Amino acid sequence: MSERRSYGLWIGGRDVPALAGRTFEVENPATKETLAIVAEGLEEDVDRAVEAARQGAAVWGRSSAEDRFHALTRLAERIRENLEELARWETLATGRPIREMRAQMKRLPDFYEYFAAVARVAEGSVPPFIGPYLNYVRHVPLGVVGLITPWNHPLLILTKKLAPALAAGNAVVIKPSEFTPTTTLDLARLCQEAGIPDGVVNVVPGYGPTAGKRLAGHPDVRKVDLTGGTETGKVTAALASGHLASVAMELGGKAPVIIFPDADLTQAEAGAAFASFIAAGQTCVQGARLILHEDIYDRMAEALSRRARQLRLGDPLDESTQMGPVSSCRQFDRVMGYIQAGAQEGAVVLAGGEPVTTPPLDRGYFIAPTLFGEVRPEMRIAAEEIFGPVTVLMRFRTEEEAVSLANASRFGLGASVWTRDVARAHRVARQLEAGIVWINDHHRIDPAMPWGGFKDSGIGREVGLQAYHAYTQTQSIVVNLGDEPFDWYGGSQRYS
Ligand code: TXE
Repeated sequence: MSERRSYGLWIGGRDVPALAGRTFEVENPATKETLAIVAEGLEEDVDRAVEAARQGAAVWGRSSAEDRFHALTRLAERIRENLEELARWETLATGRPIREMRAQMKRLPDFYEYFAAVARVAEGSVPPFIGPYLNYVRHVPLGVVGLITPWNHPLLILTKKLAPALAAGNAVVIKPSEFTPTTTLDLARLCQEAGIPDGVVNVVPGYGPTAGKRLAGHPDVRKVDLTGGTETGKVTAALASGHLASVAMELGGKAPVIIFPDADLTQAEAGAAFASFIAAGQTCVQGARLILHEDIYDRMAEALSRRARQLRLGDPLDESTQMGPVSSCRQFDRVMGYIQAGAQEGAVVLAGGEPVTTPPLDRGYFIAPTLFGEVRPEMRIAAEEIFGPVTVLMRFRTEEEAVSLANASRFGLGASVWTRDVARAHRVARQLEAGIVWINDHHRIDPAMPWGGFKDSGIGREVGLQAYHAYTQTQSIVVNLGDEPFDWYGGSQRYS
């Protein structure tokens, strides 16, 4: 490995060492080589960052909507100019193919531009008020907010939180995943170059139980917005509510992909493969449960197995690579554990089911894309989030059965329905317990689309106008328009 970078914390617009002087290594999951040495923030570093953010919030929170519009628009531009470099480093740290990361990086400016526009056009309201009063309602920033992000889509997930938070006038302290902190630190620098004042965007890389926990529990943090595992979400939300901070939690998923026999089966097959294996299955809306009508089960199982076997695994920086390794040793062990559990529970391995041992891929955490057939809902591989290139196939007979299989999960984030029957598509979509349902597609996202889950998949929504408003609090200002004197203790009757 020729390049190895080193990073400090990013506090108050400066790259600074951690107070205790500790560092940690970021590994390339395709080769297990060290990519970067990064300062490890501890509790006292979070405290420093929150203090810097308090000062940043005082400036940014008072800035005009027009200034925020221009700064976020410039940030979108800076990202476009640095797209290739950001994509390359996301690929190096996550192991995801460069083709995927380029496509994902290209979407980031859309989010900053959308929320720049929202900041520019957002209006307050004037609700009716009984009596000679004018009540106008302003949406004011929360102040300092904590963003805790994972390793699977480091910049996209950060952007879904950062763009509305900044547009609404908040200052942020970001605790990126310990596996993938580098591009978040790069983005913080781009924020500075875009003219966002120092102190508005702060980054404290470090671990969950130290830096993450302190950020969630810090009394000056007014909102905690986290994407991660369901257990982490529960612990973090409890910490935040200890000081009445609001929360947004985007957590685990086990998305069903329901395919009816009247679907365009060529498209459904391509869509199911895309849903299952993009990001090596490490996405919260991965098509993890393919629910197939019995008439097409065998045909689909065969076609998807063929596709899984044909996926090109390789060096993630190679343009022709279609799937990289899973993101870390921990993830590798977890996914392999589930694969073993599936086989023990009696599911049939249709494709994959083992690590890739052909050199040079044996150097990294590569797992062959895996499909399990004859899966029952109570099996662990059907019920729990695996978060890897593993998908299970189940069969149904009736529409009711398809819906009930899809809903038989503690999660409720994404789902897709594949059919040409318009009425059925909507009828099924409305019955699904999921925050996002695609019809004849999967994985699509837009900055205007509220994104988040039902049940154990979380609380609150990212992006969309809803997310912007959730980064504000209302202030009612009530003006007395009357000229009638009022003295309650002098005998005035009017009270309301
Ligand atoms: O996530 P964690 P992990 C799911 C997926 C995956 C599992 C575990 O099933 O296999 O979670 O992944 C920070 N207080 N998802 O362990 O730990 C942590 O440092 C405060 C789904 O990598 O939840 C990181 O910054 N923060 C998911 C962030 O939380 C804490 C994406 C997420 O890490 C903390 C990732 C604590 N006590 C994993 N503990 C999705 N919804 O897309 C950890 N963190």
